[in-house]
Amino acid sequence: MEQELEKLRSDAAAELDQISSSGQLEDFRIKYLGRNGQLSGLMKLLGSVAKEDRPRLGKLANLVRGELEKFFSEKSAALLKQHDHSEKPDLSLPGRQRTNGRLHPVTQCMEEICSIFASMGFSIAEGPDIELDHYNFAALNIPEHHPARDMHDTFYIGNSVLLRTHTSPMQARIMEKQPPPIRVIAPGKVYRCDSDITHTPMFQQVEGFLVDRNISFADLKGVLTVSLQKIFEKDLEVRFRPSFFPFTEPSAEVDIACVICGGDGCRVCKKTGWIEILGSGMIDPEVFKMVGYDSEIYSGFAFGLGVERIAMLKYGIDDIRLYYENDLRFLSQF
Ligand code: 2U9
Repeated sequence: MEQELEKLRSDAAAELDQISSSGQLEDFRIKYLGRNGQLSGLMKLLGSVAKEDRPRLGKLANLVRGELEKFFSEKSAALLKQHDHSEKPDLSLPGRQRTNGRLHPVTQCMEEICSIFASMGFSIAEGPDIELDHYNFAALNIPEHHPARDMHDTFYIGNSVLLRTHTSPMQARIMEKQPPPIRVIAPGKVYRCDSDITHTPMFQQVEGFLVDRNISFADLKGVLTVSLQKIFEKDLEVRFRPSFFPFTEPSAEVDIACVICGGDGCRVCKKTGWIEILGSGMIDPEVFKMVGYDSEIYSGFAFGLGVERIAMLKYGIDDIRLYYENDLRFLSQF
């Protein structure tokens, strides 16, 4: 027994020298000092040795235990110190990259569009996202049973309160307050109950209008042609197609020569060579009447464009939902 205790002590000391991690040290503790470890195993045998040898062997066993415990705690402290050392900064490592925040691509596009109209003398007016039924519809000559009022398109909040479906209510609010001449754009978020690869329930618009004496359809064509050429940064061909909006008469949809294929025909322009880009028209005399303008003296034009659609064409994006999934791999490209 005495020899076995000595052997255990020298084995443990040799093993301890090889230990280099806290996991190995824990294995060591279990093997030698654990409840079912080698030392406990030997101590259990004490009961079966000769009575006169028992005190001496018991004392020796306790001595060995004390020594192993000392080994264990010294090694544990040494490992901790080593670990602390490795936590010190390694000055030879390359620095961490700082990622810069940036504006959302739709916001960038919106800011560009606004500054183009601002450079043409338009001022910028932002209105509330939550609107009264009156300004969103009635003031814009959209009668009660017009399909645009359909619950499918409009998020109603209350009886006569809704999320604006376009930014045009702002124009009606402005006209109520000030006489012509007026040259204003209304940028902002609008809401429609619709969602697929070309629609999101929230999207952003810039709508604008200009009212003065002697404003004609030629002014509309000139301002919109130049604005679109500036937005797309090239001398685009532009065409005006007759259309209908309740708040403008006559109305026109505006197409640009496809920015993807240059007019030859591709998937984006559905082989037509043209892309519809905005809606416009001469402000309907009924709208003037509701805000107290004399349509015999004043005339004006208005237009509206969807910012995501323009951003999709400018940046070659084919699914509008990408803009609102908050995937940094997508957003950080802009
Ligand atoms: C007033 C009178 C008229 C604004 C206009 C459009 C035509 C139009 C759409 C284009 C794409 C909205 O984002 S979109 O879905 N807009 O087609 N908007 S005329 O007309 C007005 C505005 C205010 C007082």
